[in-house]
Amino acid sequence: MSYPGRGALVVLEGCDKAGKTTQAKLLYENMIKAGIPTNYMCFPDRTTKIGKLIDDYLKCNNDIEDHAIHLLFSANRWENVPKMKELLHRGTTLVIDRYAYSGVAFSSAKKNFSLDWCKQCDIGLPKPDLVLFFDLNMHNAVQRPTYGQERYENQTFQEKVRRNFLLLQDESFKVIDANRPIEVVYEDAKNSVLRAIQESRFKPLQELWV
Ligand code: 2DT
Ligand code: MG
Repeated sequence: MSYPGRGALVVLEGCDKAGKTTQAKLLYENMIKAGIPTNYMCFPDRTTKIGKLIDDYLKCNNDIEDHAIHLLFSANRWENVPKMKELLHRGTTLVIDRYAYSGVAFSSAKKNFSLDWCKQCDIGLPKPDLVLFFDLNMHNAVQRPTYGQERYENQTFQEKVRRNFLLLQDESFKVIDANRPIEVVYEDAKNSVLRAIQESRFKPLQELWV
């Protein structure tokens, strides 16, 4: 099957344990099965040198000053931009588990960090064609396994993060009720992704927050 035009940039966002990774993998696997060229990526990309610093930070093996870690998360996206653009322009749709919205929502939940300051370093990244925001009740999130093992995984912080995500809503944002069964959430997500692929194929890739 040949796919003229570019691939879509699809981002999955949400608080911890909202089911993003499960949904991203389901989307990826089923789109491949359907013959749609697709790649799965995630941020932080813990495989690079910068990613390894971030991984240690999240596991509380190191301490990095709050502004500095924010910039490292952003640098970890920028270092992947050439690869992302190449894939998109070759017609591959990217399903990405977290992106700049997480960068801003998490850092700006810290004391003395404004949304505006946090956005600056991600301005100009490739703009997602679709942002699926998986919205889960905090009560349900804390019940899910392995909650509370990494930095930021506590309820008070996650509630601030959720509010910040909602402040970042733009025209590419779609809120998905993640309290429903996996298959129902998936149907909803899949339909939005297929629509985004159709609609963005012949549109130029845009820049984020410009
Ligand atoms: P995962 O549990 O999805 O691996 O995320 N984070 C993520 C930030 O603080 N800034 C960012 O720019 C990104 C992409 C969210 C690990 C944690 O890292 C946080 C949760
Ligand atoms: Mg996590």
